[in-house]
Amino acid sequence: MLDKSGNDSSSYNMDDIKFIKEKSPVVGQFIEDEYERQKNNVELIASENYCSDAVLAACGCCLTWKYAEGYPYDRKSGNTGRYYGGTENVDKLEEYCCNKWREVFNTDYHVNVQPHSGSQANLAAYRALINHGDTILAMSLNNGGHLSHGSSVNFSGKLYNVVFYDVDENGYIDMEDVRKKAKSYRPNLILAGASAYSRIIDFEAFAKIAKEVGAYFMVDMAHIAGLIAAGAHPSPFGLADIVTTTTHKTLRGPRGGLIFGKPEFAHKIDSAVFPYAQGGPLEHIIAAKAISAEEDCTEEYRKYIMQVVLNSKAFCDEFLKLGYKVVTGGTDNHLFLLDLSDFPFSGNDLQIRLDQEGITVNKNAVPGDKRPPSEASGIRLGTAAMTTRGYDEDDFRAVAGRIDKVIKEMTAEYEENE
Ligand code: DSN
Repeated sequence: MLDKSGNDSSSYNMDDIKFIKEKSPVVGQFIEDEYERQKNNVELIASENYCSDAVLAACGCCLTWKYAEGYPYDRKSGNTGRYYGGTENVDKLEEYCCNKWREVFNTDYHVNVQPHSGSQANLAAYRALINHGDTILAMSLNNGGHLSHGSSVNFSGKLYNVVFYDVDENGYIDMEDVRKKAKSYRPNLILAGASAYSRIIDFEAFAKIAKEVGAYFMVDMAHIAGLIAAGAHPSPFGLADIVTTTTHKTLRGPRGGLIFGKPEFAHKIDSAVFPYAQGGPLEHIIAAKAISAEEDCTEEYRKYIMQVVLNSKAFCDEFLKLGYKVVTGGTDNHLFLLDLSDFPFSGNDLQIRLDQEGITVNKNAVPGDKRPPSEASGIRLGTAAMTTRGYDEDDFRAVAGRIDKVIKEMTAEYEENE
């Protein structure tokens, strides 16, 4: 695991890279360069994190050799439901992984651990609940939603009729608008979840509205799943019909997805993942998911998440103290959006300049953004990755100072050139 100065306490990464370099100098060099970048940079991309060495090792283990289309269980016969022989070990692994994830979220929901990503989990979740052409009410990408929540360039916007609810003038989800649009558009599915929203999402209020209009209620908790697991954000379990997530963000696992559903949707969820959306599951990733689920059940992980949230507040407060605008004026979770609408340069310009300074962020649209998404008027800042590397509140205040210095330099340069 990397510490805050970029020292690696395990020999795993270096030995692994050395071995790859011996076999493929070209690819090995790409990996080594990226490892160095990740070690030396301050990583503030809110969706990224550093997983444990055990998770990393499982991603590269012999399970990558195994095909196992199907499921470890067949509801009718009670036997294995795989289409290949030799699955006795991965069957046990996958069942164990499902049980562990139920433990993480303290739920009796059905769980499918096969989705390769969050987008594929969402593809399967929609398939399980609604038909093509049905209406989804969701948060738009511009306001902090996700590409797979109905963006016109994504499968979700092409296969479904998507209506978006708004945020209010302060950037908070406008629950009155959710109710109004739910009543007038009568969606088949209401979706809560975001990739750039810094406030608590009121799942109870969403569930109530869904019930009022007879819609299914789905939550994509990808960003805040770790906070939910640790009790730092209200849980959607018991309220939502289906809950999807990725495993690599605040959950600190391998790249991948999960789908949870009320028991009555178990069969529909499973057949929407395989054979509808995917073929063979990635059993090496399922092993890594199981290890991260074990890690996420520990007290150490709970403390880590509490520190992520404390760090986010301290980081955000420092920007507010320095006079910056933050969407919604603060944060309740692991991220926030710095609003650069009043600056002469875009989020993209700042992202590029911060890259040169060894600080990694991503440009992000802010509500009502006048710039195109490729430029954007904000940057998204998250604390999950650097908290894994041991950063505390003072470290994040210092990073805010570094970013402030860069912004001031850029502003002066733009003024000089006018
Ligand atoms: N693209 C991811 C993010 O950065 O939030 C979500 O999938």
